[in-house]
Amino acid sequence: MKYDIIGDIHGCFDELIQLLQKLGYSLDTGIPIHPEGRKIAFVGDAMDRGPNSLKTIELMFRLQDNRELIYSPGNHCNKFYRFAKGNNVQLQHGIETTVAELHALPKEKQVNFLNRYQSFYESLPLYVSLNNGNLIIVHAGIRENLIGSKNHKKIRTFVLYGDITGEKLPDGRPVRKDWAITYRGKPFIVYGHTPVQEARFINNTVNIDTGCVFGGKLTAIRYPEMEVVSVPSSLPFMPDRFTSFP
Ligand SMILES: [Mn+2]
Repeated sequence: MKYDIIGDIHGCFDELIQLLQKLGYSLDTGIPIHPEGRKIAFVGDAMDRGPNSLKTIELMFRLQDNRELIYSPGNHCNKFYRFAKGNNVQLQHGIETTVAELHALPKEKQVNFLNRYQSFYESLPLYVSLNNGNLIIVHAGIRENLIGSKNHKKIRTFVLYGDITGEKLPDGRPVRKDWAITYRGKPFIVYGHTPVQEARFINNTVNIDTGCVFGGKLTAIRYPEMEVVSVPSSLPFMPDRFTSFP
């Protein structure tokens, strides 16, 4: 099977549609269909910060209803799940935009959306393994020894938040280690989570979060061709939100 794997969308629905069209998908039926039978897949964080989180999540719902969803959950997906369950989460770091969109709906629609979201999230795997384990799609990455591991808790933290040390940067964001630089595994790993200005290939991994919501671009990687396809963001460029690796 051939895949087009899409990076962190964060509510940039218009850019998502442009990217799907550039990749050759037709959207006439409400779900993306490719004439050559290619499948779309996502590294997660469909929502938060950007202008159209609900529309983006609703596309994921439709894909799931059609048994076409390939989606690895991110930290923003997890936080919104906790919100949907009624947990007391802090409405900051992006979720406040999604909640504002939600609260603009009639009450009954809000309840339906939150219920649907819970079943959506609960059916997601922690990461997606395709092509006999040769391709892994995972939000923040995964260490080789965690692939297939039974340590659910360790996997969960790593795939949602990355290789965090527990330390914080002066602005409050967690310190993330560059796990990909020491990756020596056989599976090709497609991930996102840490915005970079260009898709970053290193050691059989690629980071395709090119920071669309921070004014970068929305990026897909075509697998197995390894071709990178992007569309520019319509939002203002915020250079300090991007990580540059040595
Ligand atoms: Mn993330």
